[in-house]
Amino acid sequence: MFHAEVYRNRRRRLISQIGSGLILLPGHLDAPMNYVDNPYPFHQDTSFLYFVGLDQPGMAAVLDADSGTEIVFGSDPTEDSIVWTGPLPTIREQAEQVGISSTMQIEQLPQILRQARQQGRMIHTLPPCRPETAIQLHRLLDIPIDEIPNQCSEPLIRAVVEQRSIKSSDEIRQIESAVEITHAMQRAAARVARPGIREYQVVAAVDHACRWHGGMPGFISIVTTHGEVLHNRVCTETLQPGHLLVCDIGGETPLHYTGDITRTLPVGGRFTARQKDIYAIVHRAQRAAIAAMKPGVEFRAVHRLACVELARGMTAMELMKGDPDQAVAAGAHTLFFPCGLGHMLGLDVHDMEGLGEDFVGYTDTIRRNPTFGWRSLRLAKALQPGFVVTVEPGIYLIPDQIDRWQARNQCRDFINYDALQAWRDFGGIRIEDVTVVTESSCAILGPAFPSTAQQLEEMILSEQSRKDSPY
Ligand SMILES: [Mn+2]
Repeated sequence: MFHAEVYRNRRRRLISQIGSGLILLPGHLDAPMNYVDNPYPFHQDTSFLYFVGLDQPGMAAVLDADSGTEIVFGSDPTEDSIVWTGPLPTIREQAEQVGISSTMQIEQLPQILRQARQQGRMIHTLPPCRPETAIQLHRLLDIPIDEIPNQCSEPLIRAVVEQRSIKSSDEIRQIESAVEITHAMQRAAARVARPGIREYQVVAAVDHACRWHGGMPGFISIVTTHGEVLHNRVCTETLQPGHLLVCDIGGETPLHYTGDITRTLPVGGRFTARQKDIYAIVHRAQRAAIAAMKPGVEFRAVHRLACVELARGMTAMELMKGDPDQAVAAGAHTLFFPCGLGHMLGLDVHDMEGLGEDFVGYTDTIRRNPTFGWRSLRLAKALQPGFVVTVEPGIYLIPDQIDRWQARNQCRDFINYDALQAWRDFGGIRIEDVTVVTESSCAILGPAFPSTAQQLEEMILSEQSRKDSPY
């Protein structure tokens, strides 16, 4: 964890922004996979982690915004539990590490909250992402489960999002280290992705590299020869020469900051001419987007700029036609790029999305555009120094979409449907990096890493000719 002072400052700022009432931050419980003693790997609630820093199941914190009192609730190890877990610190010892001096057993939490409610005090909570937490809030606050989303505190959501959106230098170092783990995962993919190998074997190499470097996957790895399926999690295909393999993967550090990087590898080590052409368009769009990012620039404008770059390239390939600006205004690009350009990243791969995507990416005046493609844009508002954002344009040839659009004659002034027929089986290409907005511009986080088609070919060649131990 970070130094106690880091967590103390975060809580102090939160308390002063909320002003009055109690702030209730429940941590996650262990989530059973099939029975209680066989839980999923524990992952703490990330807002609890951000403000309280403790990474054990079954805890909660109450911050009193009127008096400034902070209490951590948890369970001390018992004679019986130590048999299974070995010696663990007491709740008091844990709380001291994050600068909190008051502790209580978790069983006392209902009583504390009941008292507060009897006194008519406001209890601020965040929207729970897990049903176990929703049930807990229902019991603690006597709110019907279905009502919980409406009863959450908007001032608290806004204050948490505001604070978590700006990454400190400590956090940026963490994300850089997550990016380095993720680079190792990408190199492992490049090393094993040969004809005859199954997609799940690439996943195995990627996961191995992640854990070898002390990380854990930050999300389910997307390793697929069907890159046109944006979040394809089926990975049973056998790699064939000429396949494109999309690897959208990320490792998280022991403090749970995650990476999220995509590379699209040519199986067999060489891109075909048409793959190279499309690759170059996506790469150009990504670099143009990153070059345009700086404080004050709205990310929806960066998204639009990337879309125009993609449309320009597709027009040069004669798969689209007409003026690229007008094509984007008409939404024609969404046939090939039906999603958003990127999202915030931090303790969550889509950072803070559990608190509500619109609170994170939009404002009272910058509203979500509900049209296809645009509605998947997770971040639209103006960039600020300290924002950490992924930039991930792609070109996806989705046969189902092509057929539906063509049947409707959709955007026929901008799409060359006849030429597209020869591209139905192309698949997809995505390139994704993690960037940080600085005082005056934007930079890709982490050490330099292959990103052009030629650099990827060189990386595959060098990884696959290595004779030393894998990592
Ligand atoms: Mn991403």
